[in-house]
This record gives sequence, C-alpha cells and structure tokens, in this order.
Amino acid sequence: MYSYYECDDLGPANWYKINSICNGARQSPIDLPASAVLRTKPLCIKNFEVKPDSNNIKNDGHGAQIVFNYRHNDKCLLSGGSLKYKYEVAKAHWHWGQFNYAGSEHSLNGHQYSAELHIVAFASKYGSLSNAVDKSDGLAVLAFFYELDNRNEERSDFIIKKDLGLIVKSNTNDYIRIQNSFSLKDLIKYQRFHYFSYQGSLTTPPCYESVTWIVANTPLKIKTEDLDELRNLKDNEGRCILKNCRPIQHSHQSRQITDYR
Ligand code: BO1
Ligand code: ZN
Repeated sequence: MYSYYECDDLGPANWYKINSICNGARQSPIDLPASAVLRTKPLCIKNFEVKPDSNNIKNDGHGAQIVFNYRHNDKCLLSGGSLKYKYEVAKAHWHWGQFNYAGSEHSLNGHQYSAELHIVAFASKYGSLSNAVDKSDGLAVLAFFYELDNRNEERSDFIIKKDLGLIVKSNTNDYIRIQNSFSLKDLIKYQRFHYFSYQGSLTTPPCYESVTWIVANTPLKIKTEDLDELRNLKDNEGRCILKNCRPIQHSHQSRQITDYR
C-alpha cells in the first residue's frame, strides 16, 4: 500500500516504483492556467437536487469517503460540456493539507486553495466504478476548491463536519449510514459554473490515466474548524491524517486544457 504524503519511501515521489503509471504522461493534479482555450458548453447535472436513498461514510485510512446510493430511477448524472458520455455520480472525498493555505491538489494560476472536493463519477457504459476505474474514458471527477473564510456570518459550505465524528478511526471495511442524506446541491451549491477540463489521472495509486477532470473555478467556503476536523481523522496506524494532497505533476508533453463557461 502507498503512504502517504510524507517525504518517506512510500510518499508520492516514490509511487512510480510500485505503479509505473504514476510517472505517466497524463498525471494529475496540474496547475490550471489563467488563460486556456475557451468554449461555451455548460456541464449538465441531472437530479442535482435529488437526495439519494442513503449516503454512507467511512475513513479508509487516507481520508473520508462518501458513497451516494441513488434510487435506480433518479441517479445523479453528469453529461455535456467536455464529456462525451453519461457519468454516474458514485462517491466523494476530500483532499487537504497540514496548513490552512495549502491543501488543494489542483492549483489555479499558481494559487493553491485550502482543500479540494472530488465527486467521482463513472461512465454508465462501464456499469460500475470498479470496472471503469482503469479505462481511458472511464471516470469523470468533478472538483471544487475550498477557500478559507472564518467570518461568522458566512455559513460553511463544508457540510459533513459533524459526520466526521463517526469515522475518526480508520476502518477500511465498514461504512456508516449518515442520518440525513444529501444531494449534490447540498454539497456544491452551484449547478452552473465555469470550469477547466483536461484528460488526467487518479491522484492516488494506482494513478490510472482514466479521468476527465472538471475543475470548477468558483471556490466553496470552509472554516479553520472544518479543516481541523479533517486533520483529526486517523490513518491505519492511528496517526492524524495531516495531509493527503499530491503535488503538481509536470509532464513533458503539453496538455490541452479547456476553459468551459
Ligand atoms: S481521485 O479523485 O483522483 N483523487 C481518485 C483517486 C483514486 C480513486 C478514485 C478517485 N480510486 C478508486 C479505486 C476504486 C474505488 C474508487 C472509489 O476509488 O481504485 O477501487 O472504488 O473510492
Ligand atoms: Zn481525490
């Protein structure tokens, strides 16, 4: 198994020794440039406001994983924009850092945000996340940045703070059912947003080059106390997960990045 972001033998700089694709040509995350090819083609999100039948949560030793269990007839689907196929929303998780000013994986024009939300969707044509995860067009991951805003009157957009209390210890096997399930709208507020899109990879081993990234350029808001709650989650050795963001990946090939609005 990989570990975990510290400068040791199993950190991001050495992941390629176990999965050589972690040194591939379409690795993520990357810095997104202020100017990219512009296209007018909004992303379409179906059943944005539908609450799933249930949401389950677990600490997998690297962070908090949420599962969306939608009823068969009202799955939440991403399509349009940069996507050629329909993608089914399946899971969500977060990346953060040891310090408040740096925890996102992608950066925008060199600017790193405090944290980053990933909503993982798989191409319907592959039938399941596990079947899609290694296909070149298998996944779409919708990413939102969080910026720090501790003003009291601003409600935090980080809505799972109290649920994190249930999963402080890591438990790779068991999911816990969340009391109130939440829609994509509860999580990301905006149904229409400008975003950058490019062909990239999973940001953790096995680093499969299977992801069409959709990175929204409007950040959500998070508070220091929310970030502290994330950092209080424990890994498999019982240590705090202070950081789980992969550094920016440079590739020799030039990457095509498109700015959709
Ligand atoms: S990410 O969004 O690029 N950070 C990312 C990284 C790794 C995965 C997904 C998204 N890995 C896959 C695993 C599957 C698992 C799925 C959901 O995550 O390979 O086995 O079911 O957590
Ligand atoms: Zn992620």
